Amino acid sequence: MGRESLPLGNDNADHRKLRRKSGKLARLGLFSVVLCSISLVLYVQSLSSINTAHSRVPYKADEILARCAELNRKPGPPRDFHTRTHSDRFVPGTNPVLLHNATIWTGSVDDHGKEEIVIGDVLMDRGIVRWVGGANDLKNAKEIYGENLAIVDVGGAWVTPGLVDMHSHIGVESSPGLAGAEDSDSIKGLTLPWLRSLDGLNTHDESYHLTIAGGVTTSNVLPGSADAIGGQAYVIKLRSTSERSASSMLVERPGSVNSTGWRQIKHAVGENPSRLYQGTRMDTIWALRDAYKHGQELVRKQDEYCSAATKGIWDGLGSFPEDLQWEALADVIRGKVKVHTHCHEAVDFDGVVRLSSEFKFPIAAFHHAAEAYLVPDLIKKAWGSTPAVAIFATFARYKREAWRSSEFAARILADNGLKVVMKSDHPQPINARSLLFEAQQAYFYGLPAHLALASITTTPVEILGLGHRLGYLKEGHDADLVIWDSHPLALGATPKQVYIDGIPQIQDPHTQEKVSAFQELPKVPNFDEEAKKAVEYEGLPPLLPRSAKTVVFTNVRDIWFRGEHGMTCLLDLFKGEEYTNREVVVQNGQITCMGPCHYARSNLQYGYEEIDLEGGFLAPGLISFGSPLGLGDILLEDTTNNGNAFDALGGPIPPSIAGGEGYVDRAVDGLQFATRNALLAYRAGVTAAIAQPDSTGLISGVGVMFATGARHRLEKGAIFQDATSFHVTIQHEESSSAPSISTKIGTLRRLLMGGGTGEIKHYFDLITKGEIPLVITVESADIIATLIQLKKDVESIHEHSIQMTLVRATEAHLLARELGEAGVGVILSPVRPHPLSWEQRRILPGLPLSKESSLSTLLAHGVTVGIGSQPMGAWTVRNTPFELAWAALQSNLSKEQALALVTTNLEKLLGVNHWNGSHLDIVAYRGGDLLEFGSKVVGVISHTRELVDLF
Ligand SMILES: *[C@@H]1O[C@H](CO)[C@@H](O)[C@H](O)[C@H]1NC(C)=O
Ligand SMILES: *[C@@H]1O[C@H](CO)[C@@H](O)[C@H](O)[C@H]1NC(C)=O
Ligand SMILES: *[C@@H]1O[C@H](CO)[C@@H](O)[C@H](O)[C@H]1NC(C)=O
Ligand SMILES: CC(=O)N[C@H]1CO[C@H](CO)[C@@H](O)[C@@H]1O
Repeated sequence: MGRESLPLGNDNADHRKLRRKSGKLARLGLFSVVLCSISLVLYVQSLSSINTAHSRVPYKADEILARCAELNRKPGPPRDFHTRTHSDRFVPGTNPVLLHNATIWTGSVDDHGKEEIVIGDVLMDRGIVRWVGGANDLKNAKEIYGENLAIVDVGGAWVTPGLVDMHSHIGVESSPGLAGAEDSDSIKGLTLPWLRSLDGLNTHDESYHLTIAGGVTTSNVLPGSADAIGGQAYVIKLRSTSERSASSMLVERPGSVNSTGWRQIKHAVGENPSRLYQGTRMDTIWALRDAYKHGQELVRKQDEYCSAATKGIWDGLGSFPEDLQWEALADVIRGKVKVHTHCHEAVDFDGVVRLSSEFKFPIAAFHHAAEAYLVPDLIKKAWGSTPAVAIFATFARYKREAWRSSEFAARILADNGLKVVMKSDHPQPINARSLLFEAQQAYFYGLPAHLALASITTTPVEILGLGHRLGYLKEGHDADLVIWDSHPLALGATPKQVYIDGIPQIQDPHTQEKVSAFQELPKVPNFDEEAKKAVEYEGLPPLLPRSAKTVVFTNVRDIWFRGEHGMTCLLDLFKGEEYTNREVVVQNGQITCMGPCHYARSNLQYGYEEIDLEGGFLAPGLISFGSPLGLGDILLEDTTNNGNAFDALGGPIPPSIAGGEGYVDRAVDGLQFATRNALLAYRAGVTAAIAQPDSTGLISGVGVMFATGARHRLEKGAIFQDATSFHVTIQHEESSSAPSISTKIGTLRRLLMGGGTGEIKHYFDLITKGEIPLVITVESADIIATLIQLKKDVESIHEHSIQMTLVRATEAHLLARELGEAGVGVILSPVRPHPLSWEQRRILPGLPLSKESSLSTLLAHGVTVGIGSQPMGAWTVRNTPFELAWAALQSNLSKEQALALVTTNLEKLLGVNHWNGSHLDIVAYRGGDLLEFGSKVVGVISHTRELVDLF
């Protein structure tokens, strides 16, 4: 039945339109139309064997019936998908590629759940994988695939499927972030199922190529979580396309012959929607129920319509029920949409599970899901099928609903039979280039290795409904893969090359050869007890250590001490001894014996505790700087934080009672001890931190160095140094009423030239005398250049050199030579850069995109460099050892050089008195080696507190 069979006698909207248009023509053609209609009715009758003698069949009845049939079709790949000879994304002209001698983690598991690892070749052609298996006869391959076949000998390197990020805002929250490209959160209502992330996808996001450089090939681009229903999500591949359009990045163009029909949608409950709409959790769930009622209503209308239509009862049916606003929710109820729900707390899971039961739709995954590991059985009660859980590894405690997050969540969820996905939430808090690191940490804290790799490959693709083409390395799948420079779960694993649709993505990659130890699955410590306690204590296991006065550490492989310039390893002490004989006796916080200590032991009168380090080591405690650690608990809860310092320029003006514009804030007065972030940092070997007052303007104030393991300020050794350096910030601000960069520089110049009053004048006198460092938080190379000039000007007037340290300093590498010559130090925080803002846009990305990193460039020019933590991330401080290991590997640093970056260099750059530094704690690690995954902190020897803390 075609267009020519014009309908008659019903109220079909199309028909009315057509009639108006064609007018006379239609009337003239009446006779033939009637004839056609009669034959059509007869035809339908014969099909349905139902007596519909009175029914008038509408125009396009066939299309309507097809739509009805489509309504309840289960989404999935076309039946012939697995016999496809090329990908619909194939770019003509792409040469076939044979990767020879690879160690391939394919993503498949055998019947016993054992992961498949194939040593051999991968052949990619026409955008798909044609062969994964034993080594090929290369000559034969050339004969079949022709001279264009590129043969890449990867020398046994690990190869995995391209990584898949199931929770990303790439393209809709672009980098560098600018007001003109904020497209992830509409504020036009609480439930907006009709919005589509595709409509805001910026094709110029700097993140695409940076993310690919981390091995990620596919991202699920979700709207933000400001709304209860933020809109529909789209799955894209990150490579650029010749069409340069947003649509051409889609893995599946909707409605294309190859589409599965799966759709994705974003929901959010809890704090975020409450915040934006000044509502409550109750309002959000009601908004969702109200929205789903519309969806349900549409389903009912469509079903009633189709039930009649398929029976041939057309009379009075009208047009097919449509509703552009609510159709997506109708499809959710029909089970055709993957629902991704941002959800943190037990109460929120409960609400969404009830919603799913009330409206009978499945949830694909709970995202962020801070408390999921505490309520696995609740999650299993969701309607239809058990949702997967997409989480962060260690991002936690930044808001109330994430307070009970646990680093053991991934393994606990897996133990409970739930599917675990690790994801980024790109660009913040994790930039997607570090997606693999999330999986590595999950593995470190106990998620089995194959599940850790699955959490960023096979598990997300199954949840997205794309497992038939992505996420695995097998014949017929899309040719998206990564060649790694080490085992992918080894710290610092970096792509050597990434293929998307068979196309190599990194031009002239810079690679590093890593020793064979890095090619093995790294050993990780045992955290069984800690994981058990996380659940037992509802996510808040006690973190305070127990203390001992006398401890004997046995099986000590190395001891590292702080030297004048960095670290010295006193291996000599142990020369000739098996490490099983190497012991260290500690009494009242002092090491009293090293080596075989039989005699010392026998003299220990009051007994002692013996701790087996299993070949582990003792090393100086690390120092943290750059995060709000010490000045607050929950970042987004103002009542848990010290707050912002007065700042006469840009911030609130200090009243005269506080000292007027000469007021200076001292971080020591706002310290909070024994916060969970501090104690977790302590347990990771970060035993001291330097905090600076928070400020919204130019002047922050005076820093403080404190012990992360101390219980309160009055405890002995809690404060290492109550006044360190003086801190200011010169950054571009979003608000147009904020003082300009030139105003800030001008003010700083005036203060350095002797202006100012009160305490500010006092501290600037100390700075100009070179007695304390001026520490400047800054990003842009232009501002850095001005600061270097300012330093010279001030020094020539005062005839004195001043100490200047730059913090964050993403663009500092552009002025490495000048910084080195001017004697200005730099604290990179974080050390792995991402261009979140315009003034950070000129990053030096490091391997595989550039040979050098900011770190290596600055070091090469003689700049004193420290590594700091993320500005917003007290939660990241515990990861300092990992960040350090990563940086050391990428820049090929010795252990001594590496340790200095988070100990002695930081002290020097932040005005810590040498004597104070040398009295820092010593950390005892069980097993493993420094700068590796394998070790676990089991104790801290505190010189100042005269004890050993044991964990
Ligand atoms: C594969 O690479 C490894 C490591 O370089 C090498 O030892 C081995 O001989 C290679 N095998 C083949 C078949 O080329
Ligand atoms: C740190 O150094 C300052 C200045 O020399 C000194 O007064 C203070 O006692 C030291 N603190 C500790 C804990 O050693
Ligand atoms: C790394 O440094 C060591 C010496 O510290 C040197 O022998 C080695 O060649 C360096 N490796 C690379 C890849 O630069
Ligand atoms: C299964 C499959 O790949 N089907 C089709 C996908 O689209 C291309 C053209 O765009 C067809 O050639 C395939 O047969």
